[in-house]
Amino acid sequence: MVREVIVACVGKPSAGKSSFLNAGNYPFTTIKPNQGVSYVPFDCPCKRYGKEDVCQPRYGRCINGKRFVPIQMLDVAGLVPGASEGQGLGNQFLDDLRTADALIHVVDVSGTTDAGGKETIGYDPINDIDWLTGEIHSKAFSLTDPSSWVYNNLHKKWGGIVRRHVATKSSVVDTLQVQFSGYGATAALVGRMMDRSGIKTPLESWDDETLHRIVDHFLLERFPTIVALNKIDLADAERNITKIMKKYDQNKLVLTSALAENFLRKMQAQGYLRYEEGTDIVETKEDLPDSDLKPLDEKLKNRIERVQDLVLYRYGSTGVQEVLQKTVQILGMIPVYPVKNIHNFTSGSGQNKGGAFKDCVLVWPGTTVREFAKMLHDEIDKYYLYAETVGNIRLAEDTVITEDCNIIAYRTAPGASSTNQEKT
Ligand SMILES: Nc1nc2c(ncn2[C@@H]2O[C@H](COP(=O)(O)OP(=O)(O)OP(=O)(O)O)[C@@H](O)[C@H]2O)c(=O)[nH]1
Ligand SMILES: [Mg+2]
Repeated sequence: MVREVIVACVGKPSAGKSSFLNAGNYPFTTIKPNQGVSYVPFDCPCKRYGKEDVCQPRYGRCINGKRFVPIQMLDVAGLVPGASEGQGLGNQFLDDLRTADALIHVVDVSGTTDAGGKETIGYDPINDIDWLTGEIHSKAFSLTDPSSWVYNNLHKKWGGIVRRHVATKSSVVDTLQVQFSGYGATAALVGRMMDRSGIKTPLESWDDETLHRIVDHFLLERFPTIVALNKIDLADAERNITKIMKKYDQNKLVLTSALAENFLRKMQAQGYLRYEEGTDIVETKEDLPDSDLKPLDEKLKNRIERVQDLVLYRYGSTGVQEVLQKTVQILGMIPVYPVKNIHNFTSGSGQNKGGAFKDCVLVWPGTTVREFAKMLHDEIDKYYLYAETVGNIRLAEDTVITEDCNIIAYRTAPGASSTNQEKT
């Protein structure tokens, strides 16, 4: 529950993974060479409560009621088809994958790079979309490949697993959860996977085909994936997009141009334009003559116009923020705003005073009010009195946090050292 969410960018070489991460990465912070932070936009409650002027995020930022909340991102080394048959890269890929909660599959939709990431023309990106799922399944979960995760842990031991399952009269979920726990499966996840699979036959009668189906459903639950169809600014993209849109679930596809996003942000940082991220709004000195924006020379002006024509006006935005939003959505993460003062939404006394909605924490679906207290601070848990939300409405300890009650103030008993004793 306490664990922070990690999203991994995967895809073949030169698909645009690193560009995509840089684009979502403002201000830039790198934790490890392949690990960084991106910022996901949410509607900040400061807008609803007229507190935009005093909204003061401790991390990330809030612009006109759009709150950018940090999430951990992994840049997974480009995987070349077949390369994972040798050890090296494939194992690194699996290690990275193991820590990820969701995947962003960056696909070069322009067809200008081949399966290995080399320059070409007319390559069909549908190959890449199918390939990645196949790659994860066959390399990580193959029931016949001795180097895969599941082969070692499931297939080989299956006889023993079945005997124990029958002897201990365990539930299917319990038995499978033990087997899948090494891949980060909780009982809830295994429960969802069984519901999704529709498999009702008793575990002791499952054959290889059933096991394959189980693994398929496990993958879908374990690695929710959003596909970023990247490089939409290039010529052949449009044709491929139409084809792909017909074939796959559109809710999991987002059109992106990481290059355009990086360009616009760079131009903004250098003072040439104002760019409202996630939208098609770009303003230059021509639009805002009284501003302190720098004037554009002909070359820059043309480049900006091209980005507008090829990306912003055609598709509505560069798509980079939408990918992050969708990824957080499929995970069901909920932004929670812990405050000390439920009336002015500040974090209480001392030098921290003043700013509203300082903290925003993304929690997993199903997190209760009391569990969140424990996540915030041991002291709040230890000296817990009660929790309340806007309007001094008390929240029971076992209330599951939703977006309707995500501004929470905790009251603690005297004895808690520094924490929430403020009277309201
Ligand atoms: N036209 C265009 N080019 C892009 C876009 N995104 C990335 N690129 C270019 O594609 C090339 C590869 O981008 P990277 O971000 O390095 O790709 P990667 O997936 O990280 O590649 P590896 O690290 O080799 O696996 C670079 O030259 C980028 O500038 C885009 O949206 N449009
Ligand atoms: Mg890269």
